[in-house]
Amino acid sequence: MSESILSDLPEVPTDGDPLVAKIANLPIAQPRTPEPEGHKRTRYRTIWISDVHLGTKGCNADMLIDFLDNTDSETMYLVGDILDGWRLKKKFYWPAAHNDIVWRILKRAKRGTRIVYIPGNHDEMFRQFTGLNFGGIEIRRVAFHDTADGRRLMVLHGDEFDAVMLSQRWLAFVGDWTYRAAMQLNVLVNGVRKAMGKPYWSLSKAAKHKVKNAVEFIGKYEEVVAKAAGQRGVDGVVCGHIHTAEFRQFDFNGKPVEYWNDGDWVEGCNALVEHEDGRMEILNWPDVIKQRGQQEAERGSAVRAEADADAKDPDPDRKAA
Ligand SMILES: [Mn+2]
Repeated sequence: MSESILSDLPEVPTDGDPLVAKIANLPIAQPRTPEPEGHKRTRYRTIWISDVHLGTKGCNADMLIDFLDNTDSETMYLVGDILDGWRLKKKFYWPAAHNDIVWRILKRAKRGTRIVYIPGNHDEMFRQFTGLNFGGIEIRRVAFHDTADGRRLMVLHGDEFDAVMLSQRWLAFVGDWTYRAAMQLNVLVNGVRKAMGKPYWSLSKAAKHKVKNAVEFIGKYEEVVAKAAGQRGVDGVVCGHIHTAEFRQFDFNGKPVEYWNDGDWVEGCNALVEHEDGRMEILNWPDVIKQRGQQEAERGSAVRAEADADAKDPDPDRKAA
């Protein structure tokens, strides 16, 4: 007996779109990498992730699995481009790790996390299901999130602004194939680094800040999105799409408007989180892993030092006991 992604939604006609049918019938198998049990997860009020691009080689699935296994939240927003339908249509690529991610997300919903999925432009074939729920996952075109401290945030993928960005579209296009080439290089470089026991290194984090055009494009995009949020009368906006995690504060008619971008899991490996008190934070998961490694090493050496000290000068109290 195998469950499929849309098994809770049998009435949805998928025959009109062969890709939707194919994805709908993907068997969700038991994960290759099982979820660790009984360990402590960092709990947040809200988590936002986007631009995972499942179905492509660029997706950093192992990093995302580690993130999912170490965090939990009341609500989780999947802010688009979770699956890459464009690429899946050309070449069907679905490794076990990608199944593991879908399995973990469905499992989260079953455990009681409210999951809101806002399809992006790469998974736009799911936009036809807007308003429906499947497997406990709500599909929305746009969502409004109220933070613990009473701010209202508009949540959307962000490709809605591509038309407004038309004058800079050639930049986005140039960005597209150079980006893919850069990401392939990134996979290669990090494969070598991993083999050498070196930590993950972000190519575009290094490159993006040097490319003036890309910086101008991103800056303009952030401005356009924040302005749209201001016009909607909300306190801020959360989006993805441009694969650049960022927080900026804008002014709209004398009122502050927050711009949050939750980044991507192709290269940057970022998530946006809301703490219990409403404070928000962009997590850089490679950095979190690095810190965890350092803490473990420190704890290890502290335990060793204690053991050494005990061996040299046994604790009299402990001796008595
Ligand atoms: Mn997108």
